[in-house]
Amino acid sequence: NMHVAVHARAHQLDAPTRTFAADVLDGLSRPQKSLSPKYFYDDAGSELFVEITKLPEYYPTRTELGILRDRAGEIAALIPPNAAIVEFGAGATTKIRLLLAAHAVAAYVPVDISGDFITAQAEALRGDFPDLAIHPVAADFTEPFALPEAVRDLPKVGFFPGSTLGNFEPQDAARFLNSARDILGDGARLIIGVDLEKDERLVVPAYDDAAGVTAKFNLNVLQRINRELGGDVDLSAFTHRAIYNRDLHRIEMHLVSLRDQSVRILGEDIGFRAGETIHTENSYKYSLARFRALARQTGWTLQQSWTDADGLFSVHALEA
Ligand code: AVI
Repeated sequence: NMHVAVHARAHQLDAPTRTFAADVLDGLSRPQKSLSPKYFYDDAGSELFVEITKLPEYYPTRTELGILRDRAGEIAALIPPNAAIVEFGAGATTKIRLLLAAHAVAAYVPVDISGDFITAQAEALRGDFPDLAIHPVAADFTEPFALPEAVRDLPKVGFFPGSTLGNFEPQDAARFLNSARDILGDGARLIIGVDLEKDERLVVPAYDDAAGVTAKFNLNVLQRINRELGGDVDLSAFTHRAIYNRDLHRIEMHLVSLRDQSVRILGEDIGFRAGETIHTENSYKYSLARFRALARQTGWTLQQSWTDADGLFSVHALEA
């Protein structure tokens, strides 16, 4: 996009911000305006997400932690001796600590786009698990990346909790599972958390909480556009909406324009009609059968699945 290039130069944007700029202008020029959910996670957005995970309405984190805690012994029994655990999109270390406490492994490889964050988390982990070799990798885990030399000959166990898989479009979820198999190699295991389809009366509040934290999290992407791209978006002219799309098995988040308006981003005027939305996220919910079919199609064999007593969330052990 010529326009973006000219304005990006004029505003002296660095490479990641130029990509953000191009994605924003592309997403907002479509008939259904959209922004990628990966742009939620700047510092403010990452903090808001941590707040979300503690909300009474947001059942996934709490429920998955309960499964990992109750089943740590069974899960650990599937981890081969002397293994390296590779965590895709490593954030807080709460979940991995449950596995590490239940089973000694040789190495831990947290992979995340934000190098600073995982370096800090790795330091804290080092203090508590002095015998564990920690090899952080700063990479976009949705793209192929190389594992550190030091773990190349160890048996690999991938760890992908949080139902982050649900934020991928179905074809991208399949692409990720295929690529994780390539990265981890023959005989690898994958321990993955997957949110389950359930009554809309439970799902919608999880994405539209009474305290308005999720609304803030959603609106923060507009703040980010203003700050990083010099946009003039009036945040009070947009509102948060969560919609359960039963046919497509997903909860959608949108930002709804409250009036006819025009915003200016990097020299481009973008018009909104009152009620028009920016689609900012899908969070897919799987049935056990649909997730198992996806795993099978992408070359994985299901070893075991665990759910909580209410069937809200699932954790699966797969074998390559
Ligand atoms: C990170 N991801 C699994 C969250 C989810 O539930 O889809 C992101 C989120 N969006 C709104 N609330 C939480």
